[in-house]
Amino acid sequence: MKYLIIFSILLFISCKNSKYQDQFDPSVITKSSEKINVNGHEDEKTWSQTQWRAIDNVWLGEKMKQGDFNGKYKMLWDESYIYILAEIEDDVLMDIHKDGLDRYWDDDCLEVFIDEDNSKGNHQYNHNAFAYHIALNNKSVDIGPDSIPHYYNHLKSARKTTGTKSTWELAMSVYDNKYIDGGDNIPVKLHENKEIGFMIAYCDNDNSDERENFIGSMKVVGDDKNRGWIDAGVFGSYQLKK
Ligand SMILES: [Ca+2]
Ligand SMILES: [Ca+2]
Ligand SMILES: [Ca+2]
Ligand SMILES: [Ca+2]
Repeated sequence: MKYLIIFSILLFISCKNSKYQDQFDPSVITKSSEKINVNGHEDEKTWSQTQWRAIDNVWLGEKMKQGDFNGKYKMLWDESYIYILAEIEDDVLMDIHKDGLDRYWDDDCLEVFIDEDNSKGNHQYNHNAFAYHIALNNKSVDIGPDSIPHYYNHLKSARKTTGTKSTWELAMSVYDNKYIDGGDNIPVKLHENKEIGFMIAYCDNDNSDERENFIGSMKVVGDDKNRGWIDAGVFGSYQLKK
């Protein structure tokens, strides 16, 4: 009888744990339960209640050595923003191009991809989707419809670095495909059950002319894995939930 009771308790605990793990649906972004202060610190309770996701698909470059790169991220939303907290471990932070619009992908940068209506399809020289390269100075760049890189002020970004670990905290305004460069654009209001296309990546360069690795959150099939800056079809599909 004693063993039966112990067995029942263990069964109850294991069911409870697996139930907890099953509650995390990777296709769902949950709503922030408080106001986020974009300061590069995970100092909000709502972040501590949010699950980490991996940045672990090597899209470009050789197999990485231990300590070269590790990345993970979390996401939340409210009516105005998609929030991203990314924790990046990178052994050498490098920014060698003084002009932020020149070969920005060959400096260390975080890259955030957003397709407002999850329509998928080509976005290379249009605003069907955006691919923001966020530099170490927190400025973000994407290629415009004129096929030239521009700064886009769509993200509030803060980075805090201690040793080799950087925490990036972002609040991203979301614009639809009617966005006009230089125009009077209003970000979309986000709501429950809205679907978006999204992924995140890191360009890692430590000591080379060109970036050494490009590592992303999505598994991209086929030989050409550097598709995100052209094709929103490789983004992940997510739904905003309470
Ligand atoms: Ca914060
Ligand atoms: Ca590195
Ligand atoms: Ca779109
Ligand atoms: Ca680096």
